Amino acid sequence: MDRAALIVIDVQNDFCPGGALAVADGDAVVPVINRLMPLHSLVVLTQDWHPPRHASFASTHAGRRPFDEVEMPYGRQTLWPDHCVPGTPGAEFHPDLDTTRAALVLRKGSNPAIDSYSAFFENDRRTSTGLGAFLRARDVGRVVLTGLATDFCVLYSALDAVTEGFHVTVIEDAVRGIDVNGSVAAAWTAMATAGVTRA
Ligand code: VGL
Ligand code: ZN
Repeated sequence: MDRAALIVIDVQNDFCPGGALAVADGDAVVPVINRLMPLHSLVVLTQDWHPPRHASFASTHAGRRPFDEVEMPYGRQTLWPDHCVPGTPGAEFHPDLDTTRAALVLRKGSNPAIDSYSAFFENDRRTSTGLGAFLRARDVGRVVLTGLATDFCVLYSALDAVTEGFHVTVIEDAVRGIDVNGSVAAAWTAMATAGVTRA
């Protein structure tokens, strides 16, 4: 169980400059991630993948705006602009991302009623994506996390990877954050507390 897997979170057009939920400088991670790929024998890419009128979209909730918070049956949920809708250009990978080495492309967030920040568990914290089992079946003991966004999908994936028993490293140069009310700094603190290595 000492193999390392490179996990690339949501490097999609909607999270890059010009996208619906653009992360500042989000596209800067692309060349860094492309250079890391040949150094890892297992590469997993994720895509945020929401049907129209997804529960995490502010537009689905009358009178709500992006970045409002609402109570969902599974807990608090931040509302977002419509993003990563299958069939739209925003859902596609950034055109310069090397996708050829991926053993698995994992799509998450397709349940209309539940968001999924983490690559391992949906936001109800119960429904598994199967990624933990996939990695264990391939003798992975360590995951190297990259992608977008530091303070949401990378953060939740890193914390869940620790819970799933993996050693976790987040590559600072290969992630960028959304940063709502200091959420990037809070994310680094939470990851450090959980035992995540920042490299
Ligand atoms: C993400 C907010 C909503 C992310 C996805 O990839 O970090 N953030 N959906
Ligand atoms: Zn999303």
